[in-house]
Amino acid sequence: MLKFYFAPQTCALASHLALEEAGAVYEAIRVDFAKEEQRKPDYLKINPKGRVPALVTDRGILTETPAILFYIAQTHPAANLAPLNDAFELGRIQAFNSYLCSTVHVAHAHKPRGYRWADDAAAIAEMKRKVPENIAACFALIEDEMFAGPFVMGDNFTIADPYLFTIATWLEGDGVDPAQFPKVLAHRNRMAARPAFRRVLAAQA
Ligand SMILES: N[C@@H](CCC(=O)N[C@@H](CS)C(=O)NCC(=O)O)C(=O)O
Repeated sequence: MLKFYFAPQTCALASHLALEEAGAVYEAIRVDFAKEEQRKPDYLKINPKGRVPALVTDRGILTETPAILFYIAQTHPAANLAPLNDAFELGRIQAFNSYLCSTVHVAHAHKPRGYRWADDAAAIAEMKRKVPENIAACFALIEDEMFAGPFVMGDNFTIADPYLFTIATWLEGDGVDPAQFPKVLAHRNRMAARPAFRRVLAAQA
């Protein structure tokens, strides 16, 4: 059985939602950030990066949200979470998810995790100050250029949807009013009403 390591209110939510949408058989294991469990030897054996998510499969352990999402889609083809036979469409999904992972998530991390990039308190404060501006710029691009509607990629739910939902739940905490992005906000509300999303959100609460 798959084992899925997560912490609430983190990017791990995206993979958790995809597992549930896929109808996967998995055990969800909570990593307690308040106790810094992600940095303890037991967890570092699972993910030496000291981060969530991590997915333990029968062939080894996967980390990195875009990789885990794609693995879930490929191993649960009946759930139709990605157009597995269309290289170009798959490339578009990977491009979107890579943007969330490498740009939007990293821009967000400058608020809670500024110490990764600087030691100087003033530099850390300055990074925090820039977060609303940077995140708003990312979401303007998503709203105006990337989001097809009604789902991220168009007519079908894909692994891009739980990932956008997850990152969009951080907007208020990042100091950005989601009302500026009506398509993203309507998507967030629609996604939150899906039965699989409701189950995961209740399980993570
Ligand atoms: N690129 C990774 C990022 C993973 C990541 O940064 N996870 C955060 C939570 S959103 C984490 O575990 N942080 C723990 C820490 O920094 O101590 C992914 O997309 O999966």
